[in-house]
Amino acid sequence: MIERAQHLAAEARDAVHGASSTADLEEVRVRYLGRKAELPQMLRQVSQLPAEERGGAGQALNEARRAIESAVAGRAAELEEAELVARLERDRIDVTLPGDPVRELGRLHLITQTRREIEDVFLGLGFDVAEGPEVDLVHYNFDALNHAPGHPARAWTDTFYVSEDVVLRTHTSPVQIRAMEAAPPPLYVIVPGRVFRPDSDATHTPQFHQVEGLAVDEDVTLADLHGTLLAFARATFGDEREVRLRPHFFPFTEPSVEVDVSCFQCRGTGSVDGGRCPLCKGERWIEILGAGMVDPNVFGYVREYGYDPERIQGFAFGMGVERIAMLKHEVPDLRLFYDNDVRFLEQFG
Ligand code: 2NM
Repeated sequence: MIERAQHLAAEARDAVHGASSTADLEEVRVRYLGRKAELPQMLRQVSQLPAEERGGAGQALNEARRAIESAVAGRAAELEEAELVARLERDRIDVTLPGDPVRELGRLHLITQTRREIEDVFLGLGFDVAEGPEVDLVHYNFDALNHAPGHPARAWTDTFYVSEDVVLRTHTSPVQIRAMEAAPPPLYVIVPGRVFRPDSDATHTPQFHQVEGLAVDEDVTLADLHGTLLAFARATFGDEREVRLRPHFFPFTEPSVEVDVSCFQCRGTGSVDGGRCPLCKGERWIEILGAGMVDPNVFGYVREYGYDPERIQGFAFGMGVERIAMLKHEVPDLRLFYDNDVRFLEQFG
């Protein structure tokens, strides 16, 4: 019986090593260790042997069984590893292949393209880009921006209130207050982002996008504002453009201005082919944004962060991304940006 056990163990080891797949190996395991296999049957008969033979036979049979089990386990690990490697090799997919049929690439939304173009101009002028919360405190959205307690923009008809002291930001200016709290002057920053006002008609959507800018330093003047916006207007609408500043009013700037670019359809002449220019309506100028010198009261709210209105000045400006995109690409209706009809979207980029 002992010799037979050793013989079976040797035979099984050869069979195990000859197995070329996990399925194959399982057959070998069943053949030598399965319920009806010879070795297990012999093990069951050990108890019927004469007492003096039981110990030796039991030990030899168990050794043979353990040797086969360990050979099977070792071979199983080898085969599983090899089969995994083979499967990975076979199933390898090149996700960079174009597909069949080849699908047309998508494109960035025109608002995203326009925002990035605006950002690129100001990055080139040395401004950083900052972002901040779309839901903000009334303190940042109005108080710190010099809006008087009864200012009409604060009314619930003009602002989405989340609670008495929390709003959906109506402009990105609150992020500029946060930028000043985060770093002392000099500060050159633009703030692109989504803003919210409860208007809805052909020229207003309750959600739109702004890029605002803020430059704070010693000796910053309205001439610097003019030069900065001239560079922006030329980069965006063409090298021949001029800009003009008209007096206006904003709560957070004094003086405040509205900024026009010379019409890029009639080249500032007011007429095209003998008729009135359809873009500027003969006005020769097109309004593109609002701006001004930051009111000292605004710096008063961030004085402890290094913004002493006696020592520094700043200019600020704000533009609507939708408006810039509409002018530049002759988009006739603001709502086209949000319908997301691909026949509109695919015309750009
Ligand atoms: C505009 C027009 C004029 C503006 C002011 C500020 C701040 F934070 F410095 F006070 N940020 N943006 C500003 C000034 C925005 O948008 C039409």
